[in-house]
Amino acid sequence: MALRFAAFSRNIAAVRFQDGNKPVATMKGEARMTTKTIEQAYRLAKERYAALGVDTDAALRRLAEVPISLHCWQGDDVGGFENFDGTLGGGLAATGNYPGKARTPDELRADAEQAFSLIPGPHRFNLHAFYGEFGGRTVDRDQIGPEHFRGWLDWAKRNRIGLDFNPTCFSHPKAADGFTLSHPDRSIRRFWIAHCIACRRIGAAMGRALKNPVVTNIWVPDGMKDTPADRAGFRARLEESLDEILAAKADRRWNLDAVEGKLFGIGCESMTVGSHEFYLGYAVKHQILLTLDAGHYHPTETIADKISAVLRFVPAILLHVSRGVRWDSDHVVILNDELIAIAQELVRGGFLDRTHIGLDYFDASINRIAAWVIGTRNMARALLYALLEPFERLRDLELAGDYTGRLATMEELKTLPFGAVWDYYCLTQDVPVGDAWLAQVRRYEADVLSKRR
Ligand code: RNT
Ligand code: ZN
Repeated sequence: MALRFAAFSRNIAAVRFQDGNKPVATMKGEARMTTKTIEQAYRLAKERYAALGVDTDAALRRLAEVPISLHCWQGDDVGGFENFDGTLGGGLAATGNYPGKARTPDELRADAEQAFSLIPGPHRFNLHAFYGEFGGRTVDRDQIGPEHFRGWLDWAKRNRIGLDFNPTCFSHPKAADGFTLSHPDRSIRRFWIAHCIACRRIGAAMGRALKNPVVTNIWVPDGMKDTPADRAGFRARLEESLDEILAAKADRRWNLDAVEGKLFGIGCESMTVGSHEFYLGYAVKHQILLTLDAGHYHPTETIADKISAVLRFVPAILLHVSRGVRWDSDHVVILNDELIAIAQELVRGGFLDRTHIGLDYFDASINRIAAWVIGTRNMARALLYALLEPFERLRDLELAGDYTGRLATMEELKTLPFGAVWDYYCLTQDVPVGDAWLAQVRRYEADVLSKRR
């Protein structure tokens, strides 16, 4: 059998699967799984989970309903498409110089479509304001409108995906000294307030057009390198600016406001004006979304633990799933304990419906499409892992005070045939199984990315 498939698959990446014997997950020169073997493995896995009272089919159905928002900025190292020089600032840093990054909206869209085709489940796309299409003109941030996002909107409609949005309060001369909404200069504050209002309206316009609400997430870099004298003053100004922004009308049905805090950034080590406490208070007071970015806390603090706490008091959350290595370095998301813990909290607490899952990382040292695919597939994988837990059983053990049983069960779960369920999910979602997606990315790199000079 193996021989037959080897011949078959020499140059095949991910073959579709009408025929049960066709290879579906093959790398160059290798013969691997067929639809049949994936289905067989799934059937065995299903039995194994059923013995624990877990319905794998139901888990897969649920997973297929959870969208993950891909962040546009992984595609071009947080560059944007503005016509004036805005070196990446605000403590954000994309390191690496892997060739082939997207230089135009069309290239970014094509790259994102590549990624979508390799990731199972429903997708969204998360835009930043400076990714508008300005037709070579200089349109300053306080002047942008829905017209600059028509290309994105049409594309989203064609691809049947939702959009999300962010004001861009960095990479701009008026943010060069590190302050925006909390700036001591009223005219600078006014500029950024106008920008954020414009963004909420763009969010609402896009949401209405897609009949799918857009989350508009405000993050500002404002902070101090060295010990501030008047923390309170900066925070008072930030609050005042946010109040002005929220006071502007933007249809609440189609635009959902979110605010994102942070512990520190490069260049603002001593104070971030919009800290976690600040925005937690603000979001609770105004009943808007709170954004939790996995890289924005003390190194041993995880956002997983915060989810059930903050959701007592805010209507919904936005996650920026990220991976900090020693600092908020925004490495590609991997399937580690932290990611699984986040997914477990969402599933165990029944919070999926109140959570908007977005990713936030940017690695310029590897193929950028692969970075999207790896991180997003991992997010989905973590959700599946969590959906396959016998939660009631674990809770009952806990309530009975049987922590021995709880720990023993949790550990045994780790080696259940989870991979077989994941493969089957990819198969049914019509995306490559296993690492077959990589061959497609490599081909796209050879055909498209390598020609961008
Ligand atoms: C910065 C925040 C913010 C940005 C994006 C580009 O620390 O995480 O979300 O990464 O807006
Ligand atoms: Zn973030």
